Amino acid sequence: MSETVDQDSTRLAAAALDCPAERAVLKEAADQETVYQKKGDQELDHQQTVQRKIIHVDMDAFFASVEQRDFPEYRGQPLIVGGNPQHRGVVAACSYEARKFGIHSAMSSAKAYQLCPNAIFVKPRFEAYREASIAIQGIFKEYTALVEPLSLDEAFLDVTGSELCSGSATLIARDIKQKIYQETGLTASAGISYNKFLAKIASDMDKPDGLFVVLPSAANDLLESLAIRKFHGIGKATEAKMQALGINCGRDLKQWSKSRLQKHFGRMGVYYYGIVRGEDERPVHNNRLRKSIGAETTFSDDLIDTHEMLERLHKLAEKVVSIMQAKKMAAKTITLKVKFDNFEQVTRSHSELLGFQNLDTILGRLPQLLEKTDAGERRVRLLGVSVSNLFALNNEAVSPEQIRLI
Ligand code: DCP
Ligand code: MG
Repeated sequence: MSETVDQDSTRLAAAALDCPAERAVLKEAADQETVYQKKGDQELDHQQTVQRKIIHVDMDAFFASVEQRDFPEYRGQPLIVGGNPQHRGVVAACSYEARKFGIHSAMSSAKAYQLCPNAIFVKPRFEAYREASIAIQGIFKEYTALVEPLSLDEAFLDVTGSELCSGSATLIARDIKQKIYQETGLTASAGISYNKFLAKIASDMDKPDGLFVVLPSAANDLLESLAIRKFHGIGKATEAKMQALGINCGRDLKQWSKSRLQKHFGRMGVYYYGIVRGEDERPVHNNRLRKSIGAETTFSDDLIDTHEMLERLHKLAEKVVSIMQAKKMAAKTITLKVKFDNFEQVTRSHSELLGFQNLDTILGRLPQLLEKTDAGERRVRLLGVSVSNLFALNNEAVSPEQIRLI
């Protein structure tokens, strides 16, 4: 597979690349240049559909539940999986029995011990969690090819158009939960709605062992009464900033115009404006989609001047952007690759939550990324730019009212 992306004399090779070693590199000019795309075995264009049914599945107290499953003596007990309270450990997960004491993930284990001295503290067994994770991801794939895992214990599924369970997303979710329990002995909570944001909120509404549907007609009331910290994507710092501005729940947030939100929160303000209105067009994209697009150059003479490096990076970024735009894709992460004259290689990345598709965003970041390397002090043999966390741009607006979820 090859793809020509510019008119200059340099031949470009593009290869299906899950393994960089398989990359076809055409050596022609003095500088060797490679433009590559990582992709899976199939394009999934059909996700640009007009009716969506999204399920978000999240395991309950995941690490702690695996421990309680494997060690019956932990069942019914406040159990904490994480670091040692005597040292500077933190809580990775805690059972629902431990949560009654106010314990939660990311709290220091010492604090958790203070809150509940009788709690059982255990070290994580990652192999057991990975095994359970592989099992649940396998189950998801029995229901749809469009599965987007977010972490070991959660995933989005797009079941739009599925004929399983008479096409009911809610019945599919119930079926998935049952299957997870049968095969792993663990409970999961599922949220069902017409977009990712609402499905994620929904899976949290009825935990543990929950099943919660947000119908288009109910979304408005739910979002208006939702506390601001429950909005996925609003972290602690933003929550504090919003509270200082008098925004405590969705209803408060909704009073703000798009431009005013943008003024205070930049591009995220536009995102907040949309989500509080139940608008979220992000597609569910599985890992069979293209993983990254990149271009790199090995120089005939090593570079030492950072201005020259930035010029070369500019050209590489143009190539990457032209492919991205041709594929109607956007990316969330930009990565700079620098190989020094002794072949030591470093990468530096930056991510934008909302993604980008334009050249300026990449060019704006490259100087900072380059500064984070020894370029300028050491001789550089190769430079590369790549974008990853790709997603398809979907401009088709969907009317939530058209969608049947149950
Ligand atoms: N995890 C972690 N460190 C954190 C948060 C989570 O190591 N700060 C791990 C342990 C969790 C797992 O990831 O069991 C899943 O995270 P969740 O946020 O989904 O939390 P739980 O599954 O534990 O609980 P919940 O029932 O609220 O989903
Ligand atoms: Mg979980």
